[in-house]
Amino acid sequence: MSQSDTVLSALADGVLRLTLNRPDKLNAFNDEMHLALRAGFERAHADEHVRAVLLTGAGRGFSAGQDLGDRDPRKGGTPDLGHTIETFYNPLLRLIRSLEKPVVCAVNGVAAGAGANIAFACDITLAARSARFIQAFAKIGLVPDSGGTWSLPRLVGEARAKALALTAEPLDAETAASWGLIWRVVDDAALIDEASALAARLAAGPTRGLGLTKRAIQAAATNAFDEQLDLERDLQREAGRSADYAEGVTAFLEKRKPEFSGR
Ligand code: T3D
Repeated sequence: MSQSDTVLSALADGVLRLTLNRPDKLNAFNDEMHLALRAGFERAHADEHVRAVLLTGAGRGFSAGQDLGDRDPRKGGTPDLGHTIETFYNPLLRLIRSLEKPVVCAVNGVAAGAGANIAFACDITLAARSARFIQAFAKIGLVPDSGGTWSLPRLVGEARAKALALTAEPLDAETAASWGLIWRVVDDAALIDEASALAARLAAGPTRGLGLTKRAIQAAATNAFDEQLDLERDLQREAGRSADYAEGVTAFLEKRKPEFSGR
């Protein structure tokens, strides 16, 4: 399988769809897939035609996290997992969080280990009703990564975060939604259409304003209230200078639908 085959990439109507594509391994991450996914998110950063990203998986799973076939202890040696986190997972998570364009995730099946935490790092995550989320790390003696120890307690509180991480019990999609880990559960057959429609709607939106909104909400995790008010002032100043703000207000006054350019 060539590098590009491990992640299918397609741009249409401003939406860059990235599909993890190692279905026989439940889209577990090998180095090749890491590089291909990173290239996809780097494109999303650099290409002004990309105004939203839709991340999903091929086959019956979203992602089973790290490909454990590449970590077989029976082959000898002790891997430096800090190195692989630094080289592959952390740059990916930083690319997702720092992208000032909406990232929609459609979890089409099981999301385990890093696969689950990548889904939680996206901006709006939908899941198929049959999907489940597993902090599989505890089963193999590892620590949740891909931002899991940061996002889980923030999203569900310390008690649930610890129970999920320490027991590795699967969490069904309905419960994940009711706990606030994801946005919405969708019938399996409707997932990709609903996620695509959402991504298309976001891609037709005021990209600059949406990107600044993402920045502000993420900054709230570490800002004090006064710092956040100052940030809102600064970002509103920037948004107010955008062509999309002018178009939004003009369209309102002219009683028509706005046509946002993303600038
Ligand atoms: O290493 C580092 O760089 C550090 C970073 C670590 C990040 C991590 O993500 S660590 C966590 C790694 N992931 C796991 O521990 C999950 C392992 N997988 C499972 O526990 C189960 O497969 C699932 C619960 C996800 C799904 O179970 P089920 O019963 O639906 O499917 P299955 O039969 O177990 O899997 C189907 C196939 O996918 C199977 O292959 P086969 O037998 O049909 O040829 C299975 O081996 C393969 N597969 C599933 N997960 C992985 C995998 N192959 C390689 N790596 C996997 N993670």
